[in-house]
Amino acid sequence: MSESVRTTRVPVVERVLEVNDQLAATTRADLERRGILAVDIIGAPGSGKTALLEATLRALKGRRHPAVLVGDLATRRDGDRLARWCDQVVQISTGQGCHLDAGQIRDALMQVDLSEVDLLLIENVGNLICPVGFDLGQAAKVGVFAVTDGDDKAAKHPYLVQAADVLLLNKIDLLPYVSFDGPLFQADVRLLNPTVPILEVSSTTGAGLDAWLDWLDRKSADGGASTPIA
Ligand SMILES: Nc1nc2c(ncn2[C@@H]2O[C@H](COP(=O)(O)OP(=O)(O)OP(=O)(O)O)[C@@H](O)[C@H]2O)c(=O)[nH]1
Ligand SMILES: [Mg+2]
Ligand SMILES: [Zn+2]
Repeated sequence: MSESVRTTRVPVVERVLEVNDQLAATTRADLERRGILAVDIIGAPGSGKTALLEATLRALKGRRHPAVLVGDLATRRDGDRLARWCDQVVQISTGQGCHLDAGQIRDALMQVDLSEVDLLLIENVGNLICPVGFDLGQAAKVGVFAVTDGDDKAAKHPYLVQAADVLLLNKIDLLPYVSFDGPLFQADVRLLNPTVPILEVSSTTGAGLDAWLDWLDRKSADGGASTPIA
């Protein structure tokens, strides 16, 4: 990007991101000190983020101590769905905001008893674009794609693919009914990110979820080494 474009683009945006990054760094330090793995789950509206979390919470019952923060512009519906499986769920209403930011995460964490928690699952607002650029203090970013959204979505959303620590390809139970070129999707991902794991799952049937749960366990055991800020 040329220097002139840079300067016209951004003093205000850069300042917002700077403040955001400082707050996120404080959150990250707090969570790391407490040994809590925090993951930021990013995907398009309807790709199945809440369904994935429902299945995850169900599977982790009695094994881990999760808390969930979930962002939506409006309604408490996802929060209510998740509260059936987890007693520490905070719904964040973003109003017109199309992503979560680090300040909202810090405010929401005031409502969580972190002494009881070893895993923080954050469902970002359904959006493949700007959530990637806002550090929340997570240790890992999880990208969720769905076969029903088309096989071109990784190629069209390169920043998420590059920033993700793991990608989930959800709704594989629907593969017989949709036109989705799996090898093309995989090749597009590999061009952008040669090493990111791609886990094929169905949040509704449970297919492939063991690999995702193993990934969470391994990441927790690693101490949740932080992802660089996108
Ligand atoms: N067949 C099938 N349906 C799924 C799967 N995962 C989610 N769904 C359905 O897809 C729809 C959207 O799922 P949600 O979990 O609400 O999606 P979301 O990404 O949380 O959506 P937003 O929060 O609105 O961005 C629901 O009707 C789910 O039941 C899956 O693996 N297979
Ligand atoms: Mg949701
Ligand atoms: Zn946004």
